[in-house]
Amino acid sequence: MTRSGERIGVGLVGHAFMGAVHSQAWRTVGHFFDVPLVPDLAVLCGRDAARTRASADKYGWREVETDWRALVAREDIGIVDVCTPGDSHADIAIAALEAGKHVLCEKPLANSVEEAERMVAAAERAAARGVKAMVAFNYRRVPALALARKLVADGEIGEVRHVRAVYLQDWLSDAESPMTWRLRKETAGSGALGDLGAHIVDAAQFVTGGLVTGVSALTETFVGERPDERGGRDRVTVDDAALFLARFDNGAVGTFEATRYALGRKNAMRIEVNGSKGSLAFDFESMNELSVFTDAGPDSGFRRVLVTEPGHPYLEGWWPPGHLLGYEHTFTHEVADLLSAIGTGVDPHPSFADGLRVQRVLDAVQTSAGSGSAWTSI
Ligand code: SOE
Repeated sequence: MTRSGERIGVGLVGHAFMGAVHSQAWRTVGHFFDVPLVPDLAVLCGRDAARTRASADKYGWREVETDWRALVAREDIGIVDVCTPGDSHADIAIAALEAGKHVLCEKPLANSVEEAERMVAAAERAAARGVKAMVAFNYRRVPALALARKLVADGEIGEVRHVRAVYLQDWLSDAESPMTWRLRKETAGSGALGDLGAHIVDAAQFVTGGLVTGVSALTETFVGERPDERGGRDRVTVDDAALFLARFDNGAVGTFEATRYALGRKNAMRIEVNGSKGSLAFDFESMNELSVFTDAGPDSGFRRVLVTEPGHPYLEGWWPPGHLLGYEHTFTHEVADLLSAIGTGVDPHPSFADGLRVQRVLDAVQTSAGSGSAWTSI
């Protein structure tokens, strides 16, 4: 890839956790990756002018807007990055695509299948004009998971039989921890399912190359109401945990679990894949490692591969072997891939269509859970 030095204006909507992490990615990518377009951190958008200005100063954005419609209309913006709660993804992303802006949209793509379908239709219309759209499943950009996908695709573990994926956090274990938008169906769409389950569905499909075709699920809400922002109490309207069995189109079977009540587990996004010739295992809390089992001899066992060699995915941009990467780097890789796709004209992954496929799985999980775990095809 050659760097043309051409700049592209970025407008980021949202400045909480995801906004901060995306800011870091846009700020660093041009310094570590040979990208064909250099991002210009032009505009940060948020509803509260003073808070948005403070975030812009902290994270390195030049200007602020308080209305995303004004952002989307600006001539100096080439990419719109959507880091808002799910209830505004469809409106912002569709308007941006229609205005000819490339779009990066946080996960899950939308709060419903219907919204995600409209977003895919807008992305298809925009693609005909060379405009790119990508959904931000950042764990695809963990070098160890990108390596796992390559090993599966190269046939190193044979035919995939089992997928075992969990995403465990514990930040809701305290029943008195306050309400957030993440606990309201109207803003988040679903709870642990959409927030965490979406990641492991995407990761499972990414690593194995298979698609989930049906599920049997249950969901649970352990704490029904919590202190709200006004000193009262408010009802939690999403799931706290979601568990499901799944079948894949390649014959594999899978189990998935997403929860925010796994005390002691901070960000344990884990996936194990067992094939006819070997197995792979990954845990985000040790994200620089991939456990690989490919030799069934008498003294065999899982090998711990430290995924920090220059030949490993994404490592060319970073430090010498053994000098570890972290959470933020996955977002730098994500924007590097998007900038390359824009610069070279290829379609980025995961596409909005990939996001819709995940959305259909989430929807099937809710349908199944609502009907006593009945098998629900996708
Ligand atoms: C909160 O549970 C959260 O920030 C998710 O929304 C992110 O997608 C995940 O990467 C980390 O945890």
